[in-house]
Amino acid sequence: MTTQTHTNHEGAHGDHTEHAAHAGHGGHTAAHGDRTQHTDHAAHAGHAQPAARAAHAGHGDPRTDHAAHAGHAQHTARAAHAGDGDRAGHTDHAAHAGHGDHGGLPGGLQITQDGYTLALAEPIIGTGEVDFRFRILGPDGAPVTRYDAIHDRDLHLIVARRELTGFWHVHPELAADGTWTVTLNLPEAGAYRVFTDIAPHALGKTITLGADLAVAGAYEPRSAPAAARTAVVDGYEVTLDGDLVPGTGQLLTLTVRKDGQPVTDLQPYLAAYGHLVILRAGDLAYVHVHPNGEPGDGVTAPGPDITFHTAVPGPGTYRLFLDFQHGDVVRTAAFTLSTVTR
Ligand SMILES: [Cu+2]
Repeated sequence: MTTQTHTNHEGAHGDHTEHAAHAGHGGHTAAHGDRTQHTDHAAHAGHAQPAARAAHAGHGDPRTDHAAHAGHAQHTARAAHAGDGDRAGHTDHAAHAGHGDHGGLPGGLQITQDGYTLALAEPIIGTGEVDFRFRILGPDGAPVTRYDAIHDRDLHLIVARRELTGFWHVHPELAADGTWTVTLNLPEAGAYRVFTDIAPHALGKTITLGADLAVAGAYEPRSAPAAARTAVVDGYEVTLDGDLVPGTGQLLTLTVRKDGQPVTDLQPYLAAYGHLVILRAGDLAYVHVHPNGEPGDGVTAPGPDITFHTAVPGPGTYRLFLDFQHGDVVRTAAFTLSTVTR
């Protein structure tokens, strides 16, 4: 059994935000108990810029090819990597920057894509505990009920404040009629964005749909958190090494310490030692990446370092949210980083 506490890391508004937000997630928490099995990393969301996709054909440049795979084939893609001896420790996990076929747009910017539409039951909700409901409508307009799992789940719901000062990653339940439901407990009024990572079975690939969500009430807009390479959450200090360079895949290393000591027994969370969601300030372009190497592959250590090959869809300032699990608790460390040019 795993509990999930997503913690906010913006000193000024403190970690009350996400702690409060998860208080009501009993069903979600229970649902996390069984996620030990490895699944189709290749199917996860995240979308690269065209330059990275172009690199896919050659596999030659280790900087970019991870970012380049349009890994929609799930296990097939993983199998194809087994023989790539020249990149030990690199699996296609890092490949999620590479879903190639939405015309070059980053993920999460569209409410409808490839014929699939994210339909919120209520695009305006209140603060506090709310049963948040939505459906994914298929090309025929009917709710989708068949999905291929992505990292042990048929759907991942990410909720973020537009100012990037809050982040939640939860797993709704699917009813037979195609309605997804999850208890949200957003503590403050404001402008939010929701993202769904899904692979509708009939579509055969992963897409990320995004929709605006308003939480009613008075609120004061805040600036995005200042740039920082260190995040502290629940006594864990996580540092971020590496740069974001538009147009090329880059290696990011996140290092987890607790009480000054490296953490070397991270636990798999949704089949990886870390999940990194990257959102661009200003439009919330969405990238979801997974580490190089996976639990149980014989070469990937369970910390303190978690490495990601990451491609961002252009210049800008990004907020990076790392979910990691230790001591049976999932925590989120968040960083702000602007791109650099080389
Ligand atoms: Cu998820």
